[in-house]
Amino acid sequence: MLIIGERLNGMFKRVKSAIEQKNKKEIQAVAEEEIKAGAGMIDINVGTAAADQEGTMKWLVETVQEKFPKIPLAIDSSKPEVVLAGLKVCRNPVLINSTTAEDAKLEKLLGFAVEYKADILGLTLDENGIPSQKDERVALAAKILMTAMEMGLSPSQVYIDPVVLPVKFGQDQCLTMISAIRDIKTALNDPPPKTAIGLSNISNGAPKEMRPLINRTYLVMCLAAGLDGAIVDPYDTDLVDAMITSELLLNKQIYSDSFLKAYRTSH
Ligand code: THG
Repeated sequence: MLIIGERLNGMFKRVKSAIEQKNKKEIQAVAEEEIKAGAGMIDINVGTAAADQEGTMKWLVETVQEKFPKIPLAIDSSKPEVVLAGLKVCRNPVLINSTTAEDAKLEKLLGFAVEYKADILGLTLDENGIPSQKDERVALAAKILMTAMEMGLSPSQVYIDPVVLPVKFGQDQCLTMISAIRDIKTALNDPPPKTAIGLSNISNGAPKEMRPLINRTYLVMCLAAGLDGAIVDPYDTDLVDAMITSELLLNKQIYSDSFLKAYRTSH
């Protein structure tokens, strides 16, 4: 599974103050820690800290790729102009995070993906919000994939995020999202698109000490349904261990008595 590190986000104090002080070393240290912990992609989100979101995104992308010229970057913003500011300077492999299934936004961001040879993540929501039914989520995934293919992207460049909602506020949705992942991987297209989620959303609002348990249990369930990637806290070693063990049990990694170590050595 692709681990997309979530720590380079302006909502964290450490990143927020590094942005304010234009402290490149600190930003590069966060990226380095995420990569060492197993991240195969770094999510970059300016958060709400900066007044100049476009300038901040540009600076963050330049700062990370200066030290890590090969690590794939996920440019994370709901604002197309902030995404574009990141894409313009990004030379690393890149994922647009994200578009929705709304017509105008979808066309605009798919246009960016074509122009900048980027992968793109589509959220299964549109002007009516996030559907509560599995079939409606899958229909929005189909719309995103079909439009992407019409514009010349391959299914392997498209990630679908079925939008994880907190268990505390909509318990029935946990299974709905898992069913959506399974359908998207098996009933949409061959080859299928990829799937990815923002995992920590599942435990939003739950007591702090319970969140890691909820996160890693849900990750294991999603992996069994075919999940390809997740935006997670890679510093959570129990979470990464659970992910590696899932890959073993799903027959994606050859068994050895030291399978955790073997995975970490090879990634
Ligand atoms: N899907 C996609 N992209 C996303 C999300 C998603 N990007 C943003 C978000 N969701 C994923 N990133 C994070 C980053 C950090 C945290 C959660 C999700 C997190 N927040 C702490 C909390 O909620 O308690 C607050 C941290 C702090 O303020 O110190 O851990 O779903 N495609």
